Amino acid sequence: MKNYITTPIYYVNGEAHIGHAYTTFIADALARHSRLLGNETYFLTGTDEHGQKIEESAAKQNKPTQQFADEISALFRNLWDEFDISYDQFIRTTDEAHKKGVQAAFEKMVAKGDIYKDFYEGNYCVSCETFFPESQLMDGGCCPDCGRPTTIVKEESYFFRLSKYEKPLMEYYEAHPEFILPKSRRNEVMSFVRGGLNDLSVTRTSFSWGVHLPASLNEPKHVMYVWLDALMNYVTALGYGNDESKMGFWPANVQLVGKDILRFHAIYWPAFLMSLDLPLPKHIGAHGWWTRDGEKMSKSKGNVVDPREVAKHYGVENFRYFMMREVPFGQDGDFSQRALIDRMNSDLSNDLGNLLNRIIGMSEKYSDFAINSVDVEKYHARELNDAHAILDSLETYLNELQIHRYLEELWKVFTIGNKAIEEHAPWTKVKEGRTDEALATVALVANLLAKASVMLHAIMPRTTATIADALGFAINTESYTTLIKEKKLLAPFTIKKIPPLFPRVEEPLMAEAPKAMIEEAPKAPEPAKEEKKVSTVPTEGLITIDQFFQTSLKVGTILEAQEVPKSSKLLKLQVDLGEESPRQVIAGIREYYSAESLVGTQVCVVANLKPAKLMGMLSEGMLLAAKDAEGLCLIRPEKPRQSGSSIG
Ligand code: ME8
Repeated sequence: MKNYITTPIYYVNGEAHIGHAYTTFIADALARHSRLLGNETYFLTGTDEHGQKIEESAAKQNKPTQQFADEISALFRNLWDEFDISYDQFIRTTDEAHKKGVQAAFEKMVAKGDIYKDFYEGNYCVSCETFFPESQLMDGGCCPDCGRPTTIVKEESYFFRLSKYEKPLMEYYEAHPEFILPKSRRNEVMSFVRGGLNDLSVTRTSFSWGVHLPASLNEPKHVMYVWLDALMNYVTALGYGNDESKMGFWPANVQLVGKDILRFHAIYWPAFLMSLDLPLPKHIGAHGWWTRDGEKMSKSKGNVVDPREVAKHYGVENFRYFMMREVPFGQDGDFSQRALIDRMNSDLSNDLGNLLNRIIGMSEKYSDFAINSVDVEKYHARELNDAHAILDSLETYLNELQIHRYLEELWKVFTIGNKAIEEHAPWTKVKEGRTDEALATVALVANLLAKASVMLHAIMPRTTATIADALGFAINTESYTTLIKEKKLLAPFTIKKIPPLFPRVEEPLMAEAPKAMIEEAPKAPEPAKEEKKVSTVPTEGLITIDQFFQTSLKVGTILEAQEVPKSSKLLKLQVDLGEESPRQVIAGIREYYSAESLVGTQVCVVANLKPAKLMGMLSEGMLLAAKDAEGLCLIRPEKPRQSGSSIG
């Protein structure tokens, strides 16, 4: 069987974070398991490098766009290599073959009558590379997805007849209830389509960093809309529009995406494929969103979890296990060191690691490390049957992308092993001279560990390879067949005495996300009301307008920002308040904002506070911020104002 698995291609406007790592880990696990089963497997990942957002990010760094894309794309690829991600191809949308493939697809859509030329005017969010109808915009014309301001774009554009595919899409969703996973997300997509699909603008003339239209159209001004370009990667990687060499892998079995980009993959992408007369993927799997310590991660808050850091401190495979076990696929999850440590200590160290240590210890004492399965069926048929029943049920969970459930069930095999040791207490049997029975229990556990390791291999490839090596076998399609499919037992072997694989972790190993020092913004008092309406403002503690103006509030521009050494909370800022020299402000906001994200931005400053010393440093002002359960955000002028402008 051919099995094609894809991740989204990641934007090269920033480095990888744990959201990217999560999708990639799942895809890698699916690909590894598929290979273990003996399927012909092709696993694709890569980078999405075109569009205005990338062009602007490169310009900000004063770099040629291609060089900028090369650098960030390499960071992704290196990270996946460090993490042992078993991709078969790493595609880049700046690859010549990809560009040719996209042009071929465009030509085919034109020939099909699915593309026409018109004008587009709308609110465009550069960050999301998406147009939004007026009705969906938030206050102030901001993007409903990321909250950034949108801009009005009017330009000549080619359109894709998405509206034509409304009915075929609905019919497809109806006929293929397993197309969108988890199934709970299917309704969301269906009601969106039911609400009506507008034709999609698929070219731009306002920037040039993109795939050009096919020469046959003679439209040098136009470049492709980045989502058309990006989505096509899934087939251009297989040679679409070029040599078609690997098109046998199409349709994909599983295309993994985050829930935020499900619409593109469950609506636009299938419509494009229908236009190209290509079959649709079997499953689009949409995973949830990761937060950190309960808060949304963002660069501006400075609380993005760096996957490399986590892997460095906790080990990449423990990290992989945690992410896939902790959160039901499709639901949002929270990353915290505590949760990771708890999983490592309880599941990996207590359940799995201990089991291995115990049989190494017992076989050393009772049989000079020799393990023989000869009597396992005789004394432990029940345990073996129970374990086989669990192992047989596992693949369904994987096919439905319920990886957390897969692992939860798999862990029951270790529970059977640990229980068998407690119940049969081999040490007592040895004392009673029933050594055969004692050794049968040890061999039972060795077999359970071996079988479970085969099924855990896709999630923790290196660790399970080490366990298998200690148990005298190698994990591959052959051992999968004998140990899992044919339910055979291990041939006699000598167990290797290896050091414990999962030492317990007591304290967090990475620097914790610091807590903010500014707890709450000073509250502006309600203005006195003249109408008849009775004020509901508490009468105690009110101040007059004059008292309010005793506080000098000013707009400041942050010129410099640095982390304060030895403090996890503080940032040292140089803030221009329109005075002769900038003020130094020490602010407890490092948990929420990285130093570099603040430079050049504006803030509101309490300008007439008595200077104070924090960690020995002078602080000459205080920033206004608001905090709630979602975290802290700085209060900023809606539009840029001159430094020093007074607020009130
Ligand atoms: O969207 N938790 O690229 P991207 C979980 N180039 N997943 C997260 C996440 C989080 N906090 N933040 C982001 C793109 N992701 C396009 C894709 S495919 C033809 C084009 C996930 O780099 C997000 O949901 O912004 C998405 O699946 C992936 O990271 C890529 O995001």
